[in-house]
Amino acid sequence: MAYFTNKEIADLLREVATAYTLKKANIFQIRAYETAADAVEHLDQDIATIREQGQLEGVPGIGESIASHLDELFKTGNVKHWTEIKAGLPQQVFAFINIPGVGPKTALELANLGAESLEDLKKKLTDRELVNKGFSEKIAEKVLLGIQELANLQTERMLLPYAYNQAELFIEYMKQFPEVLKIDVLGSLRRMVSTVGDLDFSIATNKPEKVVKHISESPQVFQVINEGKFKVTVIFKSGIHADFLLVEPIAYGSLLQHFTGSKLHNIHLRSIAEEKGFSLSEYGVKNKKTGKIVPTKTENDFYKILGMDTPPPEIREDTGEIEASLAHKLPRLIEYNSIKGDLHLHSNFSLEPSHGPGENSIEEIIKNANLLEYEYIGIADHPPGFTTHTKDQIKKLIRNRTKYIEQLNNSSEAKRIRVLNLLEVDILPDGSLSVDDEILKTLDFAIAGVHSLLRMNKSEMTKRILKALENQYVKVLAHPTGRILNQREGYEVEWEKIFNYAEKNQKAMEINAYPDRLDLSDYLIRKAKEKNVKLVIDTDSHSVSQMTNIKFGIATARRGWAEYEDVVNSWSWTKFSKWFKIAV
Ligand code: DGT
Ligand code: CA
Ligand code: CA
Repeated sequence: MAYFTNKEIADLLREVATAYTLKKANIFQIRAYETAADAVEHLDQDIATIREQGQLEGVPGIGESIASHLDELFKTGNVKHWTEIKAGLPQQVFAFINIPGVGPKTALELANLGAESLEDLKKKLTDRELVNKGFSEKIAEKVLLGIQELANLQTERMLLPYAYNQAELFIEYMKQFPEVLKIDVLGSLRRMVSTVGDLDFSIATNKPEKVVKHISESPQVFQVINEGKFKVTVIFKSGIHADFLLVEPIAYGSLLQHFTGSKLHNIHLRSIAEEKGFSLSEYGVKNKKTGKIVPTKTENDFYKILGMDTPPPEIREDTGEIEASLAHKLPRLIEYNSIKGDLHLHSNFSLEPSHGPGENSIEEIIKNANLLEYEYIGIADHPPGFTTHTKDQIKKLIRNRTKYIEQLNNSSEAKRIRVLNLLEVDILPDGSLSVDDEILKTLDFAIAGVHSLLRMNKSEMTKRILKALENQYVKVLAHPTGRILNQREGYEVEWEKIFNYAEKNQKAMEINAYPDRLDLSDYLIRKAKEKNVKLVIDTDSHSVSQMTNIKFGIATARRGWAEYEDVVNSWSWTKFSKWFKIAV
């Protein structure tokens, strides 16, 4: 068995697309690989897990033949067919193709002229060696600029909260300008994907020239790299790329729809439109009989012409939302203001925790929770380390905190908010917990998570987690997959087994909203929901300023089609406490 990340697979698929192009294959073959590469890169779940569930073919954008090649790749580490297609092409071609503005043909020409690597290419272009060998001087200049741009390009996709905050800052700046009638963020950020490639903005205006000038003068903008009357591309000082699309107010809805994507959603939508005698673009809906384009002011108008309800942006991934919109059966997704309590909060209470104490006192957390209009919160500190403390010491420390929380609950100040006495305990390699039952039974309940020895074989990891969930005091599985975005994929688990167990035994799966976690992923949320597993959305905050991250957890839940009934901490205290069997 070989192991590949989504990014590695996307790169491999792009290499095949490039090779096909150079060998003048059929355009549909090339497109199939490009689409598959895009699809894999934008997946919010690792492809290895999807494959293990036998659902590669269910991924929109991956067809039967590519699915079988991917299967071979995972089994053998290699795909014979791909090797054959790439045979005879110098490897550096696949590096050159990443240079903005360089296509497959130019990449091959550069390799054939003797450029051996990006570094070498830069050198040979700068000292004119390639031009002297007959390479176009004009293109050489462009390639050099492209190499520069590639170096500036962020190699990693941004975490959602980072992209979100950068976009908010910019929108605030733009909104002060009177010619900006409307501004929205589009693309993956509007869909609230866990990682974002570049920012896309739409602006409604009657004075595009003025707005373009205002964009280029923004203190956030480092460089304008492309400027047209209705489209501008810039690089922010943070290195982020941003596209701006400008339009008159009358066609704003069409633009919004088009550039929100996803690409796969739009492709499917176009085929529906075709059947109904329409064609779609950012300018509106064109009636093919009359040839007339109807611009739409709002997105609702746009979808309405097609006989559809407007799917929330978070689910526009062509995973069933189009069918649901047509049938007027869209899910009623959990709302952004519906969370009634955050259960995974770390305080600075002197518990001598084994790792990661919080920065704020429980009182400060309560104060902030009041601002967020919560009805209840969970203080889920890590327990004292069991290797550094005796059992009696641990007992005493936890008893102190329990008493303290009891006092708070009885005091008038905390009256509005119920403070739950929780702990985030470690699931040890053998599935036992880092804290004894004797202590756990003094809590309202425990949140359990894997924090060590993450690389374990799949069935061992499944057993480990199941054993932890069997503990009657454990009611929530924290950050279930252990993934850290841009750093590590989650561990491998037989989710089917975990979800079945959770559903039967009233255990909730956490959607941890910590920026680099967003764990469960949207994909697994949907799987959990299908099995009627309950979810809780938590921030895992280590400081009160992080508590507003809850919206990214909600966004991920929405991407997983979660509704009110699925999310236990969107329920009122009465219903919530009943489900968790908390004594009131
Ligand atoms: P990202 O930026 O990689 O996180 O993902 P998106 O979805 O923001 O993709 P982006 O920025 O390339 O394009 C924004 C949206 O525009 C995309 O979701 C679909 C839509 N769109 C409209 N026309 C095109 C097109 O010709 N190509 C692509 N790739 N997207 C298009
Ligand atoms: Ca984008
Ligand atoms: Ca873009």
